[in-house]
Amino acid sequence: MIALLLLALVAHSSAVPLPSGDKDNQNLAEKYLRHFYGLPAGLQGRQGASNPFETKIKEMQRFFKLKVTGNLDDNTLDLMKQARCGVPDIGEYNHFPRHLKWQNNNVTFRILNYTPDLKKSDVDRAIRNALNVWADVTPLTFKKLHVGNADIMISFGSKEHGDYNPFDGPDGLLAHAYPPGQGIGGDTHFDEDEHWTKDSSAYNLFVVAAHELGHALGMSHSANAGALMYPIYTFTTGYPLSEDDIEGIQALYGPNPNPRKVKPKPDAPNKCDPRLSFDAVTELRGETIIFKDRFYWRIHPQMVEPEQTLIKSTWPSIPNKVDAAYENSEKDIVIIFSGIRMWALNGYNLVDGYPKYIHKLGLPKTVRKVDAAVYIRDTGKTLLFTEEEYWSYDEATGTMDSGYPRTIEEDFPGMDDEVDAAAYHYGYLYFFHEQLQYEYSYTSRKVMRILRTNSILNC
Ligand SMILES: [Ca+2]
Ligand SMILES: [Ca+2]
Ligand SMILES: [Ca+2]
Ligand SMILES: [Zn+2]
Ligand SMILES: [Zn+2]
Repeated sequence: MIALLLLALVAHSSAVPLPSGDKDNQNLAEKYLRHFYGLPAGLQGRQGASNPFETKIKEMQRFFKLKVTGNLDDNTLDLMKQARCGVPDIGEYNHFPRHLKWQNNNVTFRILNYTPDLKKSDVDRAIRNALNVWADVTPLTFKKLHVGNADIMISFGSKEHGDYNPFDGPDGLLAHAYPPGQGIGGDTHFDEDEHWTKDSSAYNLFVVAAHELGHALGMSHSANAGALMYPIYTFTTGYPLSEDDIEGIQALYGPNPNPRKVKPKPDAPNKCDPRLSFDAVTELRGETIIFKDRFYWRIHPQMVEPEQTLIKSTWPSIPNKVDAAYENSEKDIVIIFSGIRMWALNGYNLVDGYPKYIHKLGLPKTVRKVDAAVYIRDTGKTLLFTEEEYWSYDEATGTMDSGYPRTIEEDFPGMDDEVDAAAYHYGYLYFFHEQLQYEYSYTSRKVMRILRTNSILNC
C-alpha cells in the first residue's frame, strides 16, 4: 500500500510543470545528452534505476570529472552551456568504429569555401598550420588540392549544411569533422554563424581547426582537460598538442621519421600524483583555489571532489602560470601574481585598473617574481616570499614594512628555505614546498606537522 502510494506520488511529482527556466535547462540537457552521449529520444520521464537520463548524465559527469550526482546540477549545466566541438564524447556512440585511420600517409585536403570573417590568406594559413601541428609528430604529409575530390574537404556552413548534422547558430557547436574514410570521411565543417578570428577576440580558427583535423585523422575526444582533443573550446597559444594528444596520434600513425622539435603542453596535473607541487594557493570567499600549471582546483567546503578548470577558461587575460595569490577578505579581493605583474579579483571577476607592476607594492626592481603570498588577518600584514627572503606589506597603509626583506630560514625555523605557496587559517600558516606541506604555528613559531602537499586535495 505504502509503496503504491509512493509510486503515485512520484508519478505525480514528475507531472508537475517545471518553471520555464528549469524547463529550458531540462530541454538543453536532453538535447546535449542525445547529441553527445547517445541518450535515446522519447524515453524521458521514465523513473527508477533504468532512467536513461540519469544514466547518461552520470556518464557525462564521469567524462568531465564532475561530481557524479545523476542530477542536472549547476556545475553540469554550466558545462553544457560552454562552446564546444560537435563530435560526440563517447566512443561507442560515435557513429563510426574506432581506430579508423588513413591508409596512406599522404593525405589530401581542399578548402571548398571561405568565411567572410577573415582574409582568405588567413584562413589558408590557419588550416595549413593546424595540419602542421599533426604533421610535426607523425609521418603524415598534407597536399592541398584546388579542384576535385580530396580526402579532407573543408567548408564553412550554417544550420543544416548538407550532412543532416546541423549547426545551431552562434556559440554552442563550433565545428565537427568525420573520421577517416570514403566520401564524407575526413570532412571538416565550421559553423559560419560563429565569428572566426586569428586572435582570442572570438573563436580562433587555428585552435578549432587543429582540434577538428585531429578527428579527421582518427582521434576521438580526450577527457584530459589539458589535451587539444578535449571537447570544450579553450583558446591556447603556442604548440597546441599535449602529451596525451601526441600519444593518441602516434598510436595510429607512429612518430615522425624526421622529428621536428615541438614543445608539447603538459597534460592536466593529476591531483593524487605523489610528486605534485603547487604554484599558488589562496582562499576565495570561503573556497580554496589551488593553481598548478595551466589549471586550478577549486575546493568548496560542501564539495567532495575538487574541481579542475583551465585558468584561461575562467580568466582569459590571466597568464597560464600563476606564481602566487592571496585573499584580503576584508577588502573582498584576491591578488594574483604572475612574473612582475599582478591582477585583482572580486569574486570571480577581474577588477579594472589591473594588471599592475608588483613593484607598486614597494618591492625593488630586482625582484622579478613573487613565489608565495599570504595575508595574515590577525595582523593586517601580507607576507610576500621571494626566493629565500620574505617581505611584509601593510594592507592598511599600502606600504612595505621597514626592516624587510628578512630570511625565511631565520624567521621560520624548521622550514625549508623557499616556499611555493602559502595559506593561513586560524593562527596557523601552511607552507607548501615541493611535495611537502608544513603546518606552522604563527604564535609559537614552530612547525607543528608535516603533511603531503596533496593531502588538501583528498589524496
Ligand atoms: Ca572525404
Ligand atoms: Ca554554433
Ligand atoms: Ca609559487
Ligand atoms: Zn571534437
Ligand atoms: Zn557538417
